[in-house]
Amino acid sequence: GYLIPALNTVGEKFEKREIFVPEMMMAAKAMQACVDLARPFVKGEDTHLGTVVLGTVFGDLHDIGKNLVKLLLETSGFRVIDLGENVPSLRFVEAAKEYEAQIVGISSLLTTGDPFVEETIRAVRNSDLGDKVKIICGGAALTRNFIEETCGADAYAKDAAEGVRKIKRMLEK
Ligand code: B1M
Repeated sequence: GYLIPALNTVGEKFEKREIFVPEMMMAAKAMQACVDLARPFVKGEDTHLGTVVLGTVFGDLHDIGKNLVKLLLETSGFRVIDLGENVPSLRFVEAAKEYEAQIVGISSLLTTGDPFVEETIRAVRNSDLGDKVKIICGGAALTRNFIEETCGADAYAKDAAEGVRKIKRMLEK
């Protein structure tokens, strides 16, 4: 309710050239520190609902949204394999096979990341995982139309909570 709007203000000020990358980095560190403080208070579930391989797309270093998705998934009872940021497409494929994941989750914040999102989805589909693994994507640069219609992923999520809901629904089917 407070932290994400604050980061949006930071983004707007950056766009207007009122602040620059160092201030954006300070804001990101403050956000991560707040999330770390909140973590022990988020109630976890012991169930093992499935394994999600999660990462930020190649070329993109933004990880706050991905980390929120990870936190909510873990506290909802999922095992999360966090590949970090700037993840090449084949790394998603290798990790999904290695950890026998049911879900691949891709986060993307930069519009320049769109071709890499598309490439990652194609790499998963063209591998022997095919459509056995479900793919969900989120992040400010993406839209439902681009993800589900153009790229052929299974789901787009506008925020972390919707991501968890959609993953649960996909695994029920
Ligand atoms: Co950057 N940055 N940044 N940045 N940054 C944006 C994204 C930008 C919109 C700012 C702006 O100009 N208004 C802009 C992108 C413009 C565009 O592409 N159209 C931008 C830019 C330009 C850049 C650089 C190119 C700046 C430069 O160097 N000149 C550079 C790129 C570096 C790179 O990645 N290669 C850069 C760098 C950085 C920092 C490193 C300084 C820092 C990131 C630090 C970090 O992440 N550890 C940073 C920050 C902090 C931002 C803003 C201010 C905040 C991003 C953020 O964390 N938001 C951002 C402006 C903004 O977003 N308003 C901006 C909060 C976070 C919770 O939201 O990640 O969208 P988000 O996640 C949401 C949903 O999208 C969703 O759930 C979350 C909420 O619940 N979601 C998923 C996300 N992933 C999901 C995955 C799912 C499901 C849901 O399933 C798998």
